[in-house]
Amino acid sequence: MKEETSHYDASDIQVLEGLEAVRKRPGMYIGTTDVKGLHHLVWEIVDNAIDEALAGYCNNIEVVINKDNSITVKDDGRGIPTDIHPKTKISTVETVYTVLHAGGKFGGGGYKVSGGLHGVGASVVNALSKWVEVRVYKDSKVHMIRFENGGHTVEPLHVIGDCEPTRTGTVVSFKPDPDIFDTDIYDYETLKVRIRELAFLNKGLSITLRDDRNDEDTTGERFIYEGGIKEYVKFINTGKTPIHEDIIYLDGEEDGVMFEVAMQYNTGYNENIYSFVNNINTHDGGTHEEGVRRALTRVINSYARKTGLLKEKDESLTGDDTKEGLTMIISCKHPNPQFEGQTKGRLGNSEVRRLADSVFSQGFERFLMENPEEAKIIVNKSILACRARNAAKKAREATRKGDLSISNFFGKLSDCKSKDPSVSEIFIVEGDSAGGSAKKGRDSMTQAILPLRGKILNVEKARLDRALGNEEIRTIITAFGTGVGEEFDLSKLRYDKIIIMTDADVDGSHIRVLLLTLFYRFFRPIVEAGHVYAAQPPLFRIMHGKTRKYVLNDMEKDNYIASLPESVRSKVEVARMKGLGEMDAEELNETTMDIEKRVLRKITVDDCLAADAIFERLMGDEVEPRRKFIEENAMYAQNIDI
Ligand code: TSJ
Repeated sequence: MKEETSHYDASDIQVLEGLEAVRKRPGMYIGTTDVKGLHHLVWEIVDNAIDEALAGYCNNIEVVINKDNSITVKDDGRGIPTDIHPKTKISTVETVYTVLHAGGKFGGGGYKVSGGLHGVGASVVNALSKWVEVRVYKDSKVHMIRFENGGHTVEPLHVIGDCEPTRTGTVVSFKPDPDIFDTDIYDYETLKVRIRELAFLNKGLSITLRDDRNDEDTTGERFIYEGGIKEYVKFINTGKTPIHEDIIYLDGEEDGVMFEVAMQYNTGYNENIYSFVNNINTHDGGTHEEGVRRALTRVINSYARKTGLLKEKDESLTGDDTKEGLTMIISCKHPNPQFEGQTKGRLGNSEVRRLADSVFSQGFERFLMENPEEAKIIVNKSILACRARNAAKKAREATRKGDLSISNFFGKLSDCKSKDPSVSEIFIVEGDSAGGSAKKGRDSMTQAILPLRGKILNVEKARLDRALGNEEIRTIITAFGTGVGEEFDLSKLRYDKIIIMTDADVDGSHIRVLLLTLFYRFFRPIVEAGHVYAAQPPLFRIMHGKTRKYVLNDMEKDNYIASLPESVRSKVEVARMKGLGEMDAEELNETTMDIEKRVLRKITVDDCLAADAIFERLMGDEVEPRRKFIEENAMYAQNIDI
C-alpha cells in the first residue's frame, strides 16, 4: 500500500485540495453521479461498519433514510478512535474524514471491505456531501464532529455529553450534495436488496433498514441470518423445487483466508452460482470460483464411477452437466484480495484456487459418502443433463442435415413462397381445423402456417432431450431455421414475425403459456429482438344489414353498438365467436391475418417471464397449485392476457 499520508503535514490547504479534487472529478472516485453514485455513498459508510463487524467488535448496524433524504448509519462497534493522530496532528476521526484514502490505514490487519474494491473511504463521502455529522460513543462520552459543504470542518471533534460506560459505537449522518448528484432521492428497494445480501454474507450480523420519509414511525426491517449463506441459498431457491432437502455447507480457513460455500440442486435447468470476496460480488468469478467448479465436476465424476452410476463405457460428465439446476453461494474473506479484469470483478489470488478446491472437494465428497440417497439424486441429475446435451447435439445435427424435412415436416408446415425473411411471417396455429382455415385464408406469398396438434410438450418439466425429441418442437425449430443451444444463430431466422394464433379461451391461453415458455428457454434472443407476436382473434361479430364488424372484447362491442344510430341499434345481431376453428377462411383472413386489418400484440421477455412463473404453478410437480390452477382457470385466462 502506498503511504499517501506520510507526507501529510496537516495543513488545511492540502486537505481541502484533496477533497476539492474529488468534487471536480466525482466519477473517478464513485463511478457516476447518477442514482447509482448516490447509493454508493451509503455503501462507503456501511462498509466501515461491516469492517468493524468482520473484526469481531460489532453485532448491530442500522441504516435510516431520514426525512430529508439524508442517511444515518449506526453501529455498536468500538467507535472510531478519537485520539490525536500522530501523523496528521488532528483527531483520527477528522483524519478519516478529510484525508483521501486514509480510511484503510487505521486498525491494521483483518478483512476490509472499505479500502477494497470500492473503498474510496469516508473522505470521499465527505467531499460529496452538503454536511456530515459523526458521533462516537466511547469511554462514557459522546464525541461529535461536523463538516459542511464538501468537507470543511465546522465543528472539530468535541465532547457533547456522557453515555453509559457500556455504550460504544459510531453514528454517521450525511446529506449528499445536490449540486453533485443528478438525484437526491434514495430508493428503499435498492438499499434493502444489498443490505439483505450483506446480512446473508455475514452470519449473525443484524442490519436494520428504516425509512423515515413518511410520517408513520416505522420500525423498519431487520435482516439477520444465523445460517448465513446457507440461508441465502434457501432464499434464492424459494419458489423452486429442491431435489434434496439439506443445503450442503462447507467451510475452511488457511493463512487468514476464510472460504465458505453453500449449495442445493433444484428441479430446474439453470445455474445460479454467485461468488463474493469480502462481501463484494465477483461477477467474473476468479480463483475461488474456479477451484469450486473444478472440484465439483471432479468429485461427482469420481463418485459416480466408484458407485457404478456411471459405467466404464459412459463418457465423463462435464462442468455444464454438474451445474444444471445448481444454486450456489461462494464467499471468501481475504486480508489482501487482488481484484483483476476490466471491471475488477474477478479474484486473482492464486492460492485461493487450492484452498477452494481442497475445502470443497473434501467436504463435498464426504457429504456424498454420508448421504447416499441425496448423492444418487444429484449424480443422476448430472447424468440426465449429460444425456440431454448429447440428445440436443444429435437433434441439431439431424436438423442441419435436413432429416426432418424429409420425414413429415412438409406435411405440417405450409411455408410461404417468399424466401425473404424480412417479409415472411409464420402463424403458429392451434389445431388442425383452424390450421385449415388459416391455410386457405393466408397470403401464401408471405405467410406460412404451422398447425400444432394437441398441446405441445411441457418444456419445463420435460427434459431437454425429450423436448427436442418432441415432434412439434422439432418442427418449430426446423421452421425457424436458427438452430438451438450453442449453435443458435439469430441471423438465420426465416421469418420476421412469429405469430402465435390461439383461441381467446382457457385452452388457448394454456398453449400460449407453453409456447412462450418454449421461446423463453430456447429462443430468447428471438423474443428480445421483437419477432414474436400474439394474434388477437375477435371475440364478437356484430352484424347489421350488410355490415359486419369484429371486435376484440366486451368494451369494444358496447362502444361500437353505442356509436350506431338509434334506428340500427335494435337490429344488430351480436354473435360470440366460438373459436378459430369455426371461422371460415375469409373471416379469419379479414379479422386476424390480413396485414392491413389485424391487431397484433408484441410479446416481450417480460410476458415470457410471467408465462414462466404461471408455468411453474401450472405444470410443477406440486399437485395443490395445479389443482388450484384448474379451479381458477377462468381468472387466469383473463390475467394471463398474452
Ligand atoms: F469511517 C466511517 F466514518 F465511515 C465509519 C466508521 C462509519 C461507520 C458507520 C462506522 C465506522 C466504524 C469504525 N465503526 N467502527 C469503527 N471502528 C474503528 O474505526 C476502530 C475502532 C477501534 C480500533 C482500535 O484499534 O481500538 C480500531 C478501529 C479501526
